[in-house]
Parts: sequence; structure tokens; C-alpha cells
Amino acid sequence: MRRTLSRRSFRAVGALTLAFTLAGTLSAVPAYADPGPNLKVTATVPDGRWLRDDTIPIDLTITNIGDATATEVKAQGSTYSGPYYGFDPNTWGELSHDGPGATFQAGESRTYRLTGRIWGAEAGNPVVRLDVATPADTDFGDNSVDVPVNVIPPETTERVAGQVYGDKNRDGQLTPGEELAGLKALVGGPGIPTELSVLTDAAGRFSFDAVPVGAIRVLYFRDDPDGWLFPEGDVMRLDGSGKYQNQSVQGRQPLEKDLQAKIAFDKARYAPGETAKVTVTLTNSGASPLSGLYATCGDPRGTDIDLKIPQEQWGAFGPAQAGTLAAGERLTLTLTGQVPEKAQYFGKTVLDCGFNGKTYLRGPWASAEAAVPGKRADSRGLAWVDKNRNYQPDDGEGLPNTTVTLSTKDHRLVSLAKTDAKGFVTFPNVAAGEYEFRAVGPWKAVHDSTIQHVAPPYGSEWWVQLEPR
Ligand SMILES: [Ca+2]
Ligand SMILES: [Ca+2]
Ligand SMILES: [Ca+2]
Repeated sequence: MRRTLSRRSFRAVGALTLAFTLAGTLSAVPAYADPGPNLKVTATVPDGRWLRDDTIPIDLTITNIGDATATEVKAQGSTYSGPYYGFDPNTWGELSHDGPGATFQAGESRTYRLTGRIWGAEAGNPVVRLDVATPADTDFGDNSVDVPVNVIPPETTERVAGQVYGDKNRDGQLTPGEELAGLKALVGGPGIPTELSVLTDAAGRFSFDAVPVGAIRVLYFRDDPDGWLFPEGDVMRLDGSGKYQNQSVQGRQPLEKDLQAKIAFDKARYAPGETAKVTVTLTNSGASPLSGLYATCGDPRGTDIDLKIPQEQWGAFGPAQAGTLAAGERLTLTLTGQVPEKAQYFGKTVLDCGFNGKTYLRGPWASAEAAVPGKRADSRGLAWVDKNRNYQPDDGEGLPNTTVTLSTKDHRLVSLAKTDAKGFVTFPNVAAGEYEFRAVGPWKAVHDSTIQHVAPPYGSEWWVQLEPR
């Protein structure tokens, strides 16, 4: 044991000196004869057309070719030459120098996928040196490996081309006559300081002959007079392989252009818990049939006072997403739902629905509301003027001792009161609902003068910001 240790430390210390003086002796002693752990390391970059801005993996394989268990196995890596390659934090896992290290039984082999990126701007490819250590390795000569990290040269360019059409008849494909000519096509992305731009020809074709490679390249269109919607945010990964030379880009008209939606309650007011009936009218004013249509209803304000329509009442327009409307067709759906008890605290119930299609973009919204009278409560709030322009009410910004009014939306006066010294006001015993707030004098609301008066426990004080008229 002693002898083995001292021989090992010789090798670790001054290989050149030893090679000169002890060459004969060393060559006579084969490394595999040493008892003890012996880690051997190999590494490769997995096959791939790697780009300089990619996260590039390195597969590190560690094998214990010795005859004893290797403990406290740790690894590290650094850029040996070329642009700086930095390993991702936490990529080392159990091989980290901050931990206790890994254990390899004699004969055991494992591969670790390390990741990192090229951060340096220098030209060329990095060579990364990986070192693996265990305290009593019998041969350090195989514990280190150099891995070239080869990337597509950043000056590489490739052709990006295709054809654009506006899918007028909504059949999902290019129908003769749908080609979009004279459209501005652009390609941009990190490392392209000025977007490249071309115009489509009479056949709707566009071609960029030399787009620099990069992991994030985006194709988009501008200056379209007819309001076509094109796919947005589709990322092209250009790695020089020329995958994007034959693109078919579909423009779609927003569904809201062809589909009109209306919702109406059958009464102006309901009692809490009552079953309300609504009529939903859908009209296809376009020249092509619509299919795959569906409705999604909800309360965008999250107040939970919306009429709950059981899904099955929507039929094909429900979760099946199979509603159809022929060109010019008008369809009326009669639906019923229970008015939530909570609606009386807000003084109203609502139904807000969006209409969409599986293959369409931007469908219409429709909404309606009905009164649910019942609750009355004091309505208290603050009238304020943002004197220091920090978008929030501060001390001394209340509008004091001013007569203020509450009116219905059709301008009937409901209550009249005076603000206190700090700008607060209470309108007593007001029915829950929506009102207009006004301050008497040279004042007008900055944003909206509408007040949602909600009864306790759901209500809270409101603020109305005013400015000189
Ligand atoms: Ca070794
Ligand atoms: Ca078509
Ligand atoms: Ca302020």
C-alpha cells in the first residue's frame, strides 16, 4: 500500500523529470497492475446542427476501470481554446465540487448530460476540457478529455421562401385567386440588426436569399390593406439546412368579420334563484359556411354573478366544438339558467360569451345583463384629485366639502351628498347596481365616472379620480 501511494504521487508531480530519469522503469510497470479505483473519462457533443446561440449539451461518460470502488467522484470543465463555453449552473449534479461527490463501483460506467452555452464572441469553435477526479485514482492519465464543440459557422446563411394566400373561402388551403400580391414580408431575430424585407409577387411568392442562421428567426407580414391575420410568433430555427424554402402561409380573416353574435334576456329584472331565459342569435353574414364553432361563457370580472348555462344546452356549440352555420344563416338558441343568489348584492346578473371556431381567429363577443334588485346599502367612496401626478390618492388629495351626486345610467338622480374634509362621501341606503357619479362644480372624471355599488360583504369603497373641467 505504501509503495503504491508513493509511486502514484511521483506520477502526479513531475512527469517530465520522471520521464527523463525513470523512463525504463515506468514502461516496465503497466498501469492496470495497480490495485485501486481508476476512473476513465470520455465525452462527446451529441449529433446536431448546433448554433452559437443554442444550449449545447456535452455527454460525459465516466467508467471505473479499476478494481476498487471510487468515491468522492467530482468533475469540472473549462474552455481550453476558442470562444468561452460556460456550463449551466447546477449542470454538474452529483459530480459537483460543492457536494460529497458520486460513487462508482469497480467496472461501473455512467453517462451525464451536461449543458452550457457559448458566451464568447470570438470566432471559431470552443474546445472544452473535462476533468474527473477520485482521491486515489491509480492512473491520472485518462481522467481528462478535450471535447470540440462544433457549431454551424455564424456567417452561414440560408434561403427562406414561400407563398402567402388569404383563405377567402375558409377551406384551409390555397384556392386559385387567393394569392396575396404586394404584401411586405419581413424576417427578423437576434443578431439581425435591421429586418430583411421583400414584397410578394403576383403569385403571392416571397424569397429571402440569404438569412443569417440563428435559433430565433421570425417571419411576419405588414402593410396588408385587407386585414388578413397571419400566424404570429412562429419561430424558425435556421441552421443552414434549408428547411424553410417552401412555406405556405395562410392568412385568415377574423371570424368576427363574418360571425355576429347577440345575447338578450327575456326580462329586464329577475329575482335571485329565478330561472332566466336568454336568446342567443348567431348570424353568418359571410359568403362561406362556418364550422367547428363553439361558445365559451364566463364572467371576465370574476364576480360570479353570471348566469350559469348548463353546457348541454349549447348542443353542437358546446364542448363538442361542432357548431355549423351556412353562408347567410341565422341561428337562434334559447337557453335557460338560474340567476345566482349572489347577483342581488351586485344588483344584476350578466351573460358574457365568446364565440370561436377551431380553425378561426378572433371571434366575436356578446354580452347582456339584467337587473336583480333586492339589496340596499350605504355607498361610500372617495373623490380625489391627483395633485402630485403619481397615479394614486395621497393625503390632501381628497376633494373636500363638495356636493356630489349619484344618478342612474339614464340620468335619474338617486342621491345627493357632500364630501367631508378628506373627500370621502356616503350615499345612504342605495340599491345595489351601477351608477354615474358627478361632482358639482368645475370637475370631471379622469377615467370613468361609473360606480359599481356592491352590497356587503362583497362591496368595498370606490374611488373616483377628478380633474378640473
Ligand atoms: Ca484514471
Ligand atoms: Ca382557400
Ligand atoms: Ca397622488
